[in-house]
Amino acid sequence: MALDLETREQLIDTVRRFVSERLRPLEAKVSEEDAMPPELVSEMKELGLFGLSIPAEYGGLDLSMEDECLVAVELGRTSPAFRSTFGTNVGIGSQGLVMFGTEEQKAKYLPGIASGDIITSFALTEPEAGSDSAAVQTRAVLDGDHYVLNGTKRYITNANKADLFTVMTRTDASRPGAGGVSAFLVERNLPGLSIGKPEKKMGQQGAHICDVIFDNVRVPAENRLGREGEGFKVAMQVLDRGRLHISAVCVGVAERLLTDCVAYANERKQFGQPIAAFQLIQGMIADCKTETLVAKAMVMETARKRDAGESVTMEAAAAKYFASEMVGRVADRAVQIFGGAGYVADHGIERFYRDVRIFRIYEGTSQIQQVVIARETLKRGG
Ligand code: COS
Repeated sequence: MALDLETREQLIDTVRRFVSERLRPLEAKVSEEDAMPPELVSEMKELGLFGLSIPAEYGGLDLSMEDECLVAVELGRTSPAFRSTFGTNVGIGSQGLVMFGTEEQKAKYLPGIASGDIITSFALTEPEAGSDSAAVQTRAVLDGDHYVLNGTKRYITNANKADLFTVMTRTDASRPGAGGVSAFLVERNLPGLSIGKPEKKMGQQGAHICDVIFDNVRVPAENRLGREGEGFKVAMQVLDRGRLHISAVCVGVAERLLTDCVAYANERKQFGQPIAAFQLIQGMIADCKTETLVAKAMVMETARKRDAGESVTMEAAAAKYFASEMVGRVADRAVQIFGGAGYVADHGIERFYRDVRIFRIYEGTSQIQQVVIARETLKRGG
């Protein structure tokens, strides 16, 4: 549902203040401790951040994609690890259920997802199924009124905190590709489900990814999401939407880095004047600004198209491709503008440089986005 302009401004203003007053002061601490302070998670719940995208009838804020992207840009103005806390509930962990769930499934889980009492996670990737996500090997075999799940999922965001997983499995062993894949809602507390240790990552400390292991996990048949064989479509539609959200976060991070660069370039003096006076610095600032504007325009245009009911598979892939590569370039220039100060930890620039690297990889690598863009463009004839 699209917000009226006044409510939208109030929401953006509230999120902006939360980011600058509560999250930014904790960036270094969260990164060093690799943990999210529980009181901060409670505040995120109170603000309704876990339910941004959940329909109002289930207690969420029911934002349109355009409004969600505007909020995601604001959230991008701080360490991306904070957004990850509720990011799966807003996106990949909940949207399969929102788009494909039955009334019973939605009534059971969505209110808790909206409030943040249920943390969700999206389990697609496997050791042998990364970019080739139609190759999932985790098996789900029907046994009476349950499916029995066996297999391992890898690099699963928020797995160690999740109460509910959307799991892509192979229900039809005779169909090796996308057609044999089915999705399930799997509760964390089922016997046989275990979680691996959080991986040591390059960036985004405070957000965690782990293996999820299924050892004869019996999942009630009523927890299948969509029809048998429809799981790949569930995953792709969830990712179409997720890619757009991530693009908006990339724009926010780029805006944040640009603000930091401008402040530093005005303050730092060399050769008797602020480095902002030098045209080679100005060139880098101009490139950051231009590319950020382009990415923002792509994101907002695609969000409006999606809100209008159009398919945005290609546009979301293009936004993700451009925005994630763009923020990588902006972070690189930020290190350059800060010089030595950008390379040491004090200013947090090197942390952002590490944090943004994953944007080019998760929810589909840049190369997968290129594949999607090219296929769709060739299909459309231009
Ligand atoms: N929306 C709806 N349906 C889609 C779709 C989309 N965006 N993309 C594909 N499908 C459907 C196709 O229409 C096709 O259905 P039919 O068999 O009924 O025609 C089916 O899904 C298979 O599609 P396709 O042949 O394109 O599958 P491929 O195996 O070639 O894979 C890519 C397509 C590579 C694009 C896909 O595997 C992908 O996005 N990989 C990256 C996964 C990813 O992002 N992983 C990150 C982990 S999650 S953080």
